[in-house]
Amino acid sequence: MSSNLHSRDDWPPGRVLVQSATYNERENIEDLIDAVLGCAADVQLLIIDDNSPDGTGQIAREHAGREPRLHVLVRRGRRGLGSAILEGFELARRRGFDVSVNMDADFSHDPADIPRLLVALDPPGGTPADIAIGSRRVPGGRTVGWSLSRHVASWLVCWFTRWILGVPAKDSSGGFRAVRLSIFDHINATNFAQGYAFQEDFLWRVHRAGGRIVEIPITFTDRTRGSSKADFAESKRSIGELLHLARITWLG
Ligand SMILES: Nc1nc2c(ncn2[C@@H]2O[C@H](COP(=O)(O)OP(=O)(O)OP(=O)(O)O)[C@@H](O)[C@H]2O)c(=O)[nH]1
Ligand SMILES: [Mg+2]
Repeated sequence: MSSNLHSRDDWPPGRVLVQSATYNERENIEDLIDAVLGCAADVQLLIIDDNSPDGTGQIAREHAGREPRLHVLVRRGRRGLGSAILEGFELARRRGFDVSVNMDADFSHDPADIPRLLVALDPPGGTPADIAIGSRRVPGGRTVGWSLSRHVASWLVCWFTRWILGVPAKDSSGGFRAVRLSIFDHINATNFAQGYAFQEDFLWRVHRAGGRIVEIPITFTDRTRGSSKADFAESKRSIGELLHLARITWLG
């Protein structure tokens, strides 16, 4: 195994594991831990850090030593957002959680919205969903602080995923989602997109497996601390991965 888990072995029993992939999020990590663990007494948090040079993983590990609801997975080298999220889902399943909430670590996603996402996944008296998306593109949702070029790029990806890949979601590129882990029993979980396109790829597989996707509005706020990891190389990789999915969608 190339990953090392740094947390106690005796995880408390739980149903919901929030997970956040991190790479150089030193300025955000401590507040994130406090905010997520503070949003509900029964959620646990898994940080999946790719051995960040700025010491994010080390800070998280120190907290994990004191906080039984916090778990830290440190991986060797930067291996991509998608592969980190997938590893988080796999660990959540192995540990017997029912639901995993995925979110970014830079406070673009507000931890206070986690309880609303969980309700959307299991609405009292309503139809359960397999994925509840925190969405910027349904009424009431919005994005704060983005440049025009970010809006255009995001719109293009969401348009492509909806109309070319056929995924019935308006915000397919965001990373704030509650996921019912049993959906992994129904999808092919091999050869996922390793980078940012994991988000669209995952929805695409869930939809093709007959999974139910719902969206609830969130306010997405551009990061104010730390720097973006979404660079040109990552965008290029994502475009390639999305075109690959389009080829399978249309040509089999
Ligand atoms: N473990 C891991 N986490 C990553 C990797 N790349 C990005 N992340 C994390 O994934 C989340 C999203 O990355 P961001 O840099 O915020 O990307 P973004 O939201 O598209 O870009 P901004 O809008 O500029 O913030 C953050 O929590 C990052 O720390 C990676 O290779 N490995
Ligand atoms: Mg971000």
